[in-house]
Amino acid sequence: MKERIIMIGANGQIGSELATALRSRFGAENVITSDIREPHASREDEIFEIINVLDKSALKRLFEKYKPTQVYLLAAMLSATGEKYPQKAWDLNINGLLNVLDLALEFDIKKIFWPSSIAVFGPHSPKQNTDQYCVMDPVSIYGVSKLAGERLCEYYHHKYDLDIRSIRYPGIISWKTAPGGGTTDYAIDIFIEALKHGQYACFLSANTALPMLYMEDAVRGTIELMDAPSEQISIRSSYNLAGLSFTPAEIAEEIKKILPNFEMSYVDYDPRQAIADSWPASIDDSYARNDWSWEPKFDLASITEDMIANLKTNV
Ligand code: VAH
Repeated sequence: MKERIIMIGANGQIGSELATALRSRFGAENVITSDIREPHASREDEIFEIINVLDKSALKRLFEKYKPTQVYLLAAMLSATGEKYPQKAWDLNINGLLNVLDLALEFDIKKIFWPSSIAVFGPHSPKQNTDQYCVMDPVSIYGVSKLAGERLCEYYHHKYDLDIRSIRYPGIISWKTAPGGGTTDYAIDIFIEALKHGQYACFLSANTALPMLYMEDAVRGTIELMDAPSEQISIRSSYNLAGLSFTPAEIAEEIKKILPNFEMSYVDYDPRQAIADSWPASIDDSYARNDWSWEPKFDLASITEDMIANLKTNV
């Protein structure tokens, strides 16, 4: 059966690149991207629709128009912005998901992808090699909403046999689309500032180790998860997924290998530090490796090289 995909939240950091990969895989005519506002740029062959995922009747009309076989729900408010607008973050992250889950039942959607985050872990979760199952006491509304969303996904799978799949993304590093209000955004800002001004004042402290993943790995891993036979999927909340972990000091040293005059400094206070301090330093993703052969390809050196090579001509 021909696949037809609707992606909601396609203008974001992950959505924009995942949509490109899905178009090349399934054909542009079979990938309908949507978001709450027009994208900055789009090609002739791309299908785009304005949609507010909280407007269930509009979403239903979109499903009726395109009759999707798969839905990717990427619309969300991330950790840092969520702390400024907690009620909006909860509303978008949870009611948006509920709208999609309920319409997926009504339209018999074959597969759904919904991203969670390592933000579901908290100060009492293990700090190193945080495992798939452990204490999860998120301190951000983003993490609370993603943890609740994971429970909803598992519930809809077990109660209605909905094939919904999910990944707990670490911080995602990319150069094509600006990040959207996350705590890990420093790992992107640092490259832009290093190339523009030769210096960067980091909003996280030098030794704040966080799990990260390069966009190419994130997109490939997501498609590999969605391609896997359903019987191989043992996790129906959300898979831990890791690429690498590093601190601001470590990525600064890696940048200096290419830009020797780069100067790193650290701000005295930023509210995102408390969020970062509540998150794991590294992740155990053995379930993803065992269930669907997940394997990251990019390390800190290759990420740094690729980011600088591509941003050099784009900043
Ligand atoms: C954020 N980039 O910082 C997101 C991500 C693990 C972090 O979920 O909120």
